[in-house]
Amino acid sequence: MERNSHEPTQTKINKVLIANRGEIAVRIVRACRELGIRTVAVYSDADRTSLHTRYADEAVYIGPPSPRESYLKIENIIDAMNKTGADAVHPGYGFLSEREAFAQAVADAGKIFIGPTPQAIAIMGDKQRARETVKKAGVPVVPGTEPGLRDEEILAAAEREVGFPLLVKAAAGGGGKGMRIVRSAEELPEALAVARREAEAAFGDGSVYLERLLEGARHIEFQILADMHGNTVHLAERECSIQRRHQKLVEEAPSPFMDDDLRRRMGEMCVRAAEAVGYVNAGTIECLVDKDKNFYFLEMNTRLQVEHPVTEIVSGVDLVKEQIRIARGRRMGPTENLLKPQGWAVECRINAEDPYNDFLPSVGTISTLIMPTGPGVRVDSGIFPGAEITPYYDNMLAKLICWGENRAEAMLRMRRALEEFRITGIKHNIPFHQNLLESFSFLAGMFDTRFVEERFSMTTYETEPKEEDLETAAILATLVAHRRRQLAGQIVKQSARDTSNWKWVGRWERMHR
Ligand code: MV4
Repeated sequence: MERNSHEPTQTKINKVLIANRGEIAVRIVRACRELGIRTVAVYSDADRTSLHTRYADEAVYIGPPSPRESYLKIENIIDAMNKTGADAVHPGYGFLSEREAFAQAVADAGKIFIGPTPQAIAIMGDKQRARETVKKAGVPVVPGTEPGLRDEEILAAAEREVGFPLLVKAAAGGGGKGMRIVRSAEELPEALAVARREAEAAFGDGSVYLERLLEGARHIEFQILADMHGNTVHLAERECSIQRRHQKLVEEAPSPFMDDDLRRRMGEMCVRAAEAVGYVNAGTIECLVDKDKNFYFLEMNTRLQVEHPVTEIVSGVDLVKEQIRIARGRRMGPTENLLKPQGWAVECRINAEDPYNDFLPSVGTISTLIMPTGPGVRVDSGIFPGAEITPYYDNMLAKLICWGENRAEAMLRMRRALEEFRITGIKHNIPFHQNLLESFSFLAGMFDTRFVEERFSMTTYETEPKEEDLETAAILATLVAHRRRQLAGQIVKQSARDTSNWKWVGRWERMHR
């Protein structure tokens, strides 16, 4: 595809409407404030007193709590822009952020969409079309099926080219939605039929494709920035393997799995994938990396991501400001790929959910709130004492981001910040994060996407490496052997949690000598 499908024209942006709510709406208002741009919030009945509603310069009511009747209603957003004279809209993440029809409606109204073109959103939104497009540009993809095959052809390709086990994926899915594992040829016809029906019901599009299942791979994503002047760069990677049911819980930058050469090669691949659709603005390429460091393009998210702050910290780039700058037709700040992240950043998503009860969502009123501060700590949140947590929207309360000179310092600082955090009135997952930060495997960087669901427990502390890690962690071999001798088989009970960080400090110092 052509690189500059639209002419770079310098456009004034004096007022931005934020078509979102919660912490990300507040985050975007902050960037606008610093740039001297006026802001318009939109709010539903459930958000009359929310932080974003009060923090923006103006606020427009857009309907009932149900997202379908407010935050997802394109006409309501466009009306609010016209009424307030906003010349641009930032969609945040979720809601309308990856809807081609919204980006198009904004353009049709003569306004600026702070994000990619409707065309780029459309191509990347069809996960199979995205695969084909980047593959043609020389980007490695997991072996899978081509578009437009009949069922007999799909079955034949499964045996010949894809192999088992495989995944049936919905073209209109993404983010793990509409995915199912098939372990043998016998199961495939039935699985295909079910997947089609489910995709049709969920997305109004029954197209599905097959991909070989890569088991035990890591989920690593690259931050992309591209301007209208033909510059496309990456700002290195984020490690996102700590997730549960496709909900990320912890992200970090860089990835403990990365090395300079792999970053250079993966980064090049990701820039090429973005260029293949003439991508402009901020985007994220999701990749799988197997234990032998083979990497594959999975999909591209054409929006700002929840976990963008960890990249901001190690790159020194304010991604929201860059998005606005790019949307104005200016050259973006970063001109080179970030080949060397500065220090380390980790983010814990603080959610209103009970980690002791299968992560059951919790609703209610926040009665007390003490947020951590101090050196190396950032909290992005939309909550305050008295805030109501309703069942209408996602249950993320805050993002706690800590940084350090190295991974060890970032992690120990996170332990400190989690201890400072106090939220009462609702259940939250801070105990999950505290438990995770006691896990030997997590602290040693030995984990993949199965970690939380298959190997993590809220009732025991894993202070000793698991047998299967011993092969994969050559770098830790000496340390591991030492620990095994020390702790043979011992599991520390919750009540006996050791709050001293000295053992970890010493261990990391030995490792990095
Ligand atoms: C995969 C995969 C293994 N093999 N594709 C889940 C999110 C969506 N972006 C794609 N996902 C996966 N695709 C192949 N061919 C494993 C996953 C996957 C996963 C990916 C990233 C983070 C967490 C995950 C958890 C389970 C499965």
